[in-house]
Amino acid sequence: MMGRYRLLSLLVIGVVLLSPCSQAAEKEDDGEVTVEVEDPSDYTSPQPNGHYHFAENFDDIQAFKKNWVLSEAKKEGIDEDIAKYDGVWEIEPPVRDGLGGDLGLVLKSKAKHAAISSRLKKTFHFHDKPLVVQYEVLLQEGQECGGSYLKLIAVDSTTNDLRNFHDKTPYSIMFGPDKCGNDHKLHFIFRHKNPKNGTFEEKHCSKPKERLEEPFKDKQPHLYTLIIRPDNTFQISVDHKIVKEGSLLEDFTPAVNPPAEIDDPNDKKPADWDETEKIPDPDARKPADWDETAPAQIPDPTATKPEGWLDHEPDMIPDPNAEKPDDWDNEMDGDWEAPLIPNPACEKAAGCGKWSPPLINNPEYKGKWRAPLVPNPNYQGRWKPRRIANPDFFEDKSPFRMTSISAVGFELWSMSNMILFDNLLITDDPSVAAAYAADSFDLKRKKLDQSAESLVTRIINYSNDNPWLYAIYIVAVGLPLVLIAVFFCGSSESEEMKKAARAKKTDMDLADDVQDINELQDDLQDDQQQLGDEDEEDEEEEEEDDDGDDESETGTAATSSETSRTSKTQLDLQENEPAAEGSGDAPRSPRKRRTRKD
Ligand SMILES: [Ca+2]
Repeated sequence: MMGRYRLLSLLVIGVVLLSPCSQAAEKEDDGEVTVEVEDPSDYTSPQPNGHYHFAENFDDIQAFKKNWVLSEAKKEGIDEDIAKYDGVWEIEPPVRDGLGGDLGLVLKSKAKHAAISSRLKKTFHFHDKPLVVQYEVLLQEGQECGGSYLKLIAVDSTTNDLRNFHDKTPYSIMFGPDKCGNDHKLHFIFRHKNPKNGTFEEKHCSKPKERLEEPFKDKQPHLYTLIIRPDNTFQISVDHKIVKEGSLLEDFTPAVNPPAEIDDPNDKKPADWDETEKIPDPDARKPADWDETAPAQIPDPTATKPEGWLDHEPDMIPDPNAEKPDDWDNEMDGDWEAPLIPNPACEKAAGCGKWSPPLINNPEYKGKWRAPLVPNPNYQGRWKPRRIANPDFFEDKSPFRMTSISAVGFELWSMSNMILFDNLLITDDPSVAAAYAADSFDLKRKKLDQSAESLVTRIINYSNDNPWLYAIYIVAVGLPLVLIAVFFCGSSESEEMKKAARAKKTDMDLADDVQDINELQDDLQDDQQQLGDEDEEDEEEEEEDDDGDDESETGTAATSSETSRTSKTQLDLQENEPAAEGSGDAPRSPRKRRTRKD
C-alpha cells in the first residue's frame, strides 16, 4: 500500500514541479522569475566556543590533509583481494542544497573497506567530566546496507600509528547509524575492561523504542549526539531529539557486572530424583461394564434411503464435450482423460451412487479406560542445581571510566556511496556541542526548510498569477489518478502476493528491494512520458483516457511486466491447487492439470 501512495505522491509532486518550472524557464528572459533562496554569505565555518578535545568541520582541505590519516592496513581473516582498506574519501560539498563554502568528508566508494582517522587535539580521560560526541551524517544516496558510525580509538600501544587503523584496533566507544535490509541500528557500543582479568568485552546498548528509519532514506543531514556522564547515565539524540537515555549499568548487553551467584556447574540431578507431580491411581480398577471396543461413531439406525435415489448413477462423469488439446503429447503427458463434471442425471435426483446412512456419535462409546491421576507421594519438586558464589564476580560501579581516547576514526563498509560526514566534535561540555550545532547543522536545516517552503510559495504565487495553470494541474494530476486506480485495482491479487513475498523476505534479501525501487522508477518515468504527450494533445483527452484503460492491461512496459508477473503468480497458484473435487484420481502431472483448466 505504501508503494502505491509513494508512487502517487511522486507523480503529483513531479507534475506540480515540472509544469511551473518549464513555464518559468520560458519567462526568465523577461525577468519575471527572480527567486533566490541561497545566501552563501550567511555561512562561516563553525568553531567551538569553549573547551573541546576535537573539532573538525572539513572546510579547510589543507588542514584536513594534515590532520587525517588514511589507513594502510588490511582487514584480517578475509580474502586478500578485498582485505585492503582502499575505500576512497574526498573533501567536497554536498551534492544538493549545501551552504556556500561548507565542505564535508565524503565516502565516495561502495563495497570497499574504508578507514580514516585523526588524532584528538587533546586526549580525553574519563574522569569527572562528561563525554560529548557529536557529528553529522548525510546519506546522499540513502543506505541499502552499511555503516556510518565512528569509533573513538583507545589509548593503546597499537594505536600510536593511525596508518594501522583497522577493524580490530582497540576503541572505547563506537557510535552511530548502521543498516542492513530492514535492520536499522543506532549503535552505542563501549568496550568494558574486566577489572579481574583485564580482558575487554563489547557492551551493546539496547535499541531505542522508536524505529529510526527516516535518516536512512530521506537524504537529509542528521545530527547524532552522544553524552555519557560520570554518574554512568547516557543520552543519545538525533537532530536534538532524545531517542534513548539510560545507564551504562542497566541498558547494555551483556551486563557490565556479572551475577553474584550462579548455578553450580558441578551439581547434577540425582538419578532417583522424582519430578513426576501426578501418577495414575494405583488402586483404581476398570469397571466391569467398560467396553473399550465400542466405535466412536455408528451408522444412524433411524435413517432411511431418500425417495428417488439413483443407485446406479455415478456422482461425476467425464465431460462429453471436452476435447483432447492439439498440443497434448501422450508420451510427455500420459493418456488424455476428459475432465470430470457433475453427473447431470443427479441434479434433480435425491442422490447418486451407493446409499449409506449418515454416521452419528455412538452413545455406547467409552474409549480406552485410564486410571484417574492422583498426587505422587514420592514427588520431590523440580530439581535445580544449588547456587554458588560466582567465581568470576566483580562489581564495577563506574563503567564510565573507560580507556582514555586519543583518536577518532571511521572504519566502514557500505553498499551505498556518497556518505557525507561533517562537524565532528568531541568535548566535555554539552553547551559547547549545542553552540557548535547552532553554527553548522541548525543552519543547514534552516536552509533546507526555507528552500522547501519557498519552493511551495513560489509555485502557489506563480500559479495565482497564471490561473490557467490550475487547469493543467487538474488534467495532469487527474489522469495519472485514473490510470493508477485502474492499474492497481486490476492487479489486487498480484499486490497481495507481493505483500506476502515481502513478509517472507529476510533482512539480507536486498536484491528484491532494489528491483522494487527500479520498477517504481520505471512506472514513474512511463507515467511522466504519458503526461508529456497529454499536454500537447488536449483535444484527444477522452481518447487517451480510453487508451489509458487499455494500456493499463497490456500497454506500458511497467504494466506488462506487472501483468506477466500476475500471470506467473496465477500459474503458480494453479499448480498448487488440489486436484478437482470429486475426481478421486491419482495425482496428475502439472501440465495435465493446466490443460484441464484451459
Ligand atoms: Ca563542513
